[in-house]
Amino acid sequence: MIIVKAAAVTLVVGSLVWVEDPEVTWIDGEVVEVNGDQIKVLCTSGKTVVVKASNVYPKDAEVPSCGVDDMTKLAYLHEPGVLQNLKSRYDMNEIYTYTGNILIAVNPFRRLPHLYDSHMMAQYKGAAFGELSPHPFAVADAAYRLMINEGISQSILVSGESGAGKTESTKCLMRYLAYMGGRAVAEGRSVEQQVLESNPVLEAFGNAKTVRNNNSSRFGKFVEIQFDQRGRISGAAIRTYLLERSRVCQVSDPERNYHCFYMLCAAPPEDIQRFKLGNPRTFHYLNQSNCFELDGIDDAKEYVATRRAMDVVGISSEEQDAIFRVVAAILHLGNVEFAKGKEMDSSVPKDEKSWFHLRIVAELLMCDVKALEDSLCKRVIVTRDETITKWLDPEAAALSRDALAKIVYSRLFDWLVDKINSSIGQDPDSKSLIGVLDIYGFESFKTNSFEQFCINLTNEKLQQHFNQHVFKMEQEEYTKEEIDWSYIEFVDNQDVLDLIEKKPGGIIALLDEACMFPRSTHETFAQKLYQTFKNHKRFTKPKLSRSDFTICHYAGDVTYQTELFLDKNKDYVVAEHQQLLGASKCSFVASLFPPLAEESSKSSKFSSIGSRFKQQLQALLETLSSTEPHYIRCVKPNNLLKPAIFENKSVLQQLRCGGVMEAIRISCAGYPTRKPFDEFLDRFGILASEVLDGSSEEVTACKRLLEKVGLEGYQLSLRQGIIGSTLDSILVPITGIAAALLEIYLLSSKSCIGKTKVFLRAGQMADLDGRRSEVLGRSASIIQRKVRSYL
Ligand code: AOV
Ligand code: MG
Repeated sequence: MIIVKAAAVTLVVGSLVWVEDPEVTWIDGEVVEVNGDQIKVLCTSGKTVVVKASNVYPKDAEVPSCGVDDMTKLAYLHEPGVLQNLKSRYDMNEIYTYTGNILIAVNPFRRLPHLYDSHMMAQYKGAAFGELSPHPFAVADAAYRLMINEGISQSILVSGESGAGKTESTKCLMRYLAYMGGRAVAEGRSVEQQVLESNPVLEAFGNAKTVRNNNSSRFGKFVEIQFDQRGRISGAAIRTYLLERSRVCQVSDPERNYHCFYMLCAAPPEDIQRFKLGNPRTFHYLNQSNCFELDGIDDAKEYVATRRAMDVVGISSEEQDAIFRVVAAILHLGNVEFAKGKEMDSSVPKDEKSWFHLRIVAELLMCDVKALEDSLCKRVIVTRDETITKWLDPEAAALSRDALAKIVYSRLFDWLVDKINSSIGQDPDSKSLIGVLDIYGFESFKTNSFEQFCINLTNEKLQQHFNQHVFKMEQEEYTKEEIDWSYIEFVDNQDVLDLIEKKPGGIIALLDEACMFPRSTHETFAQKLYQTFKNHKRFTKPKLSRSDFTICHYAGDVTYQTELFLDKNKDYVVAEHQQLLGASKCSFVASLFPPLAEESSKSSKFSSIGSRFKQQLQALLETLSSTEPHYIRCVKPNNLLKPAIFENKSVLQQLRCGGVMEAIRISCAGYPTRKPFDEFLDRFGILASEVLDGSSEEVTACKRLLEKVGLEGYQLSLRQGIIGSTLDSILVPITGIAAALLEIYLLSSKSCIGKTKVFLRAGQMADLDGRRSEVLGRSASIIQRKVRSYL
């Protein structure tokens, strides 16, 4: 019999393996021939391939066909095993799976109401984690109980790419927390109800249909739910991050603008008349795309529902009218076009239609028409000696119009968030809270701009937090089993974070510098980056480009186009716009533009969106680090947004980006395979049957078995055992070479015996399985020979 040992696996004819496949990423098959380190595999697709033994993974034949509810129960923690497990569960509508404490949620793209009803919530209430099927309710319940019992604040971090199901999962968590922390008697507008109803309000103004998701959140959100001593919800705070502003005036087919615009166009006739609205197809801000309606969504009903939700969160009907008046004004503003005026390079509203819309905008925003026109078509430049009025050409006037629309909309959104916060109220006495984070996942498109840059920075930060946490959990598991863990290596992404946000000298700092220097262009900015980071491991200049740059993120390389970086990083309100709306006769509109402090109105110093975002992230991470985190990783099984299709390639990419593979890698750095003593003996007793004489304890039998197979297990107990005592008494004083030697010694141990489980290094399980099939094969051939000799 020819035996090949590659990738720490013993392969023989008949071994089940996973082979890389260009289409489905991994395909399973059986080894039919072994020839040096080349092996021939008959795949389940019927194809036969010859591959290098080091390129295959062993397949665990003992995984049940319905999969396992926790990946750590898999004998082999490798990519194909993880994928296969998720897929077989998804096929049976089991969309949730644990990887230890991490919940992986695969979007079903179909409603599964029974999964989320109140009967379900009742079941999860108080059930031990892992006792019932994996579920967001279980995560929320664990968080809630930890908060109550230990008094520690908790956070639940939901991530995944666009359309993966973050917002749905978040709502599910919030419903469960409201259920646990709600009051028995309905009090009309209870805090928990307000918390829940904040979702439809924010979705109406901050969500839109994109190519990837019909209800895509265009902002990040951290909801902090506060609880009183008795575990009842006593307040909440919502923090939002970086609303996508460009969408207000720029939509590409087949996407849509924010939902609220379409809802308003479908409002009851009296509102339509009041706001002088009509068919959404007549508005420039909406008709740049051909998509107006959404499947299964009735905008008229949504309008009524949004107003009702606004009632619940405490927005008065006068305020609601003002809000929608502003939304209507933005639509009309978009229809104002400009033509060349009499003066050189000047502009005027193009035609009667433009004038018509301009007058409506002034009416709705309750400001002066002339002042509005001037604020769009002119700029006043104040120097030390004189005041100069400069005309804008039609192109610049259109940009000025769009800038006004964007700033008004983003102020409106911020107002909504503030209002919801003040109306729900904060509980100053709250001792503990549960935060739920629903934030954009890693993005890498054909063209990536400043938004992707900020989004990916967010993900780098969260990834670091995640790694540190997973690492800590690993350590805790080892400590529980009284195994020493001091040798686990851990590589983190601090270098990427430094590249981006180090002060001074990081990319954001250089961008701010460029923004403050009047003569900078995106090209000079890019040159500066190339110079500064020419030797940085995580930074490259793409060969044929003069202004792009590539960052090697933890989830892959992303090339950014710098063209709009400077512009998008500058946050300023055009002084004319500020004056115009600050003077509005509508107190609501005026309140969106409070007077600037004397200082800042004079100075032309810009405020940097990148730097502010960096600070917001810093604050978020500080909050998170004072909590006990729980993770939900959402996965989008296909890009068609259809049920029952599971595309391996894209899922694998997401597992990598979401750090799930990384978490597995971290756990592989230690002893990733754990088997309780009895299971270990059941599976591998055959390799040294003499240890199963029944006379010794399981732990002793395991130890002897490991010795027999050459994987000497050390009892690396922290308190007892050889190494343990060495560690306790000697490790503290020893340093340098002695410590290094000890580490090498520890690293070379292939297994470990804990209090209840055998711990194996990556690959050892496969090795043992290989030997097992060898033994089984040998005994099979012995039997065969015996049979033959009888004949
Ligand atoms: P996202 O929040 O992760 O994307 P959503 O939570 O909005 O994604 O989910 C996208 C769509 O998938 C939803 O509108 C539902 O149709 C469907 N879906 C997701 N989860 C479930 C579920 N558990 N059960 C049934 N349907 C579901 V984005 O905000 O775009 O990054 O930006
Ligand atoms: Mg979302």
